[in-house]
Amino acid sequence: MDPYRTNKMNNSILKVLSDLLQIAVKDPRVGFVTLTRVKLNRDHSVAEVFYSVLGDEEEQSKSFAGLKKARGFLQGRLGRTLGMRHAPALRFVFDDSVQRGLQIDDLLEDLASQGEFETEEDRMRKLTLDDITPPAELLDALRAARRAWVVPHFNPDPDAIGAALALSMGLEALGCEVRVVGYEDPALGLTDLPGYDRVVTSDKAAQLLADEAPDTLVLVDCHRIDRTGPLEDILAGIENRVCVDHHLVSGRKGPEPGWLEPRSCSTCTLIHQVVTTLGRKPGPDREPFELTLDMATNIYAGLINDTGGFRFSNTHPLTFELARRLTAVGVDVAWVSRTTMHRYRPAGLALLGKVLDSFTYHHAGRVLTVVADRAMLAETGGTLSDTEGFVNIATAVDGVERIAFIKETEPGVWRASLRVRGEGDVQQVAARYGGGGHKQASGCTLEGERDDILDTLVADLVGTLD
Ligand SMILES: [Mn+2]
Repeated sequence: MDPYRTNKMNNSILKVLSDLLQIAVKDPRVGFVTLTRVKLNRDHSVAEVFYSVLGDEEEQSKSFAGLKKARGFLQGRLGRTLGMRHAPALRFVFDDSVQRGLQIDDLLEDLASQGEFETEEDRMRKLTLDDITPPAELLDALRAARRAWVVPHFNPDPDAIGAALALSMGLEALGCEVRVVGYEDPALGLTDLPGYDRVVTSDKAAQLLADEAPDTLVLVDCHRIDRTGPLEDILAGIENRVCVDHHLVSGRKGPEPGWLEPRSCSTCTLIHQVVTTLGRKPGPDREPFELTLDMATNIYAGLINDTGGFRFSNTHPLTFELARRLTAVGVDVAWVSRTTMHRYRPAGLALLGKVLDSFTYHHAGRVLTVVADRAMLAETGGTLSDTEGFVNIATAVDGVERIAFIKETEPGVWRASLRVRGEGDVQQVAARYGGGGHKQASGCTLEGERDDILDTLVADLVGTLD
């Protein structure tokens, strides 16, 4: 039979039977029956009539009995209505798809109430500071520490140093001896943060490790010792290591145990949670303590720098919740931003002039490359730490969607900062070269000729465009 005709017949039969059930069949048992579809067999001698019933099993079997009883009547009326010589024999088949559909509706509703269909953005909007809770193992490790070293990543930014300083103050309040180990040539502003005088530089670390024999290493704003540059080999001598970090884990090597929370805009946010939790629950034989103004100031420095002054997409209600708590303690917000964000040395500004000259546009202006090489440093007297924040100028350029800012750390060795303006993911590019970070802001190190490296990175970044 012609499938088109069969299909038409199926629909006609469905319509006639549905009408008959409603108008002509008086049996109350079929009151809740809905006919869902009809399927004629090949020679149209038999029609399967699928029906569903709203109600429990008992009502279903009653309805089936009612339908069976009405079968002869329906068959006769069907033949006459459609002018058929031989009306097909009707066979009623229970169709549970409606029931299943209802079950699926329930299931979907259930999942929705559990937040299953929310976007990441929706979830971030609902998140509060109290939802960001440090793992018990980390807290226990910190409570157990007697001589701790707190170490930020190499080339530390205000989030890394702020986190290290605030945590070191918290651990001291617990009665722990703490050493913060940093690096030479810190970026402008970092040394003004309260408590920076406690930071020793990496060149003294080997001797200090031998003298002090710390029992615990806490990595902050980084999760592996291979992110600590000159300290890596020395820190490998401390067996008991934990980390607190908000970066995405990348590369083959696993992170140290501790707390990795990429939903957090800054490591300082996590440190706030750690320090306030330890202050409330210091553990046996330890005194509770409050968040001090110095701790709050350091945490605020990390918070504003990692969110670009609440301008980046990692700024969420919980960011402001933390800002509110910190400013309630008395943080001088104008001082922190003046000290750590909007600040140049004259030599640094001269270097900025050179760096601006290096701006080169690719791929119809969608990719921007920026260079700070050793010749520029020599000419201006600027240092690499002066370039901190330069990349934010590049991310402000209209039409640009990806940025690569390469800085020559040693002859032929380039530290690349990759950025997204708008939507996109550069973390995958950084990870390709053993680096990491976040989707919107990542870094990696490459070796070679400046122009080769720029060509490579431009091709990689173009590959991340839609
Ligand atoms: Mn950070």
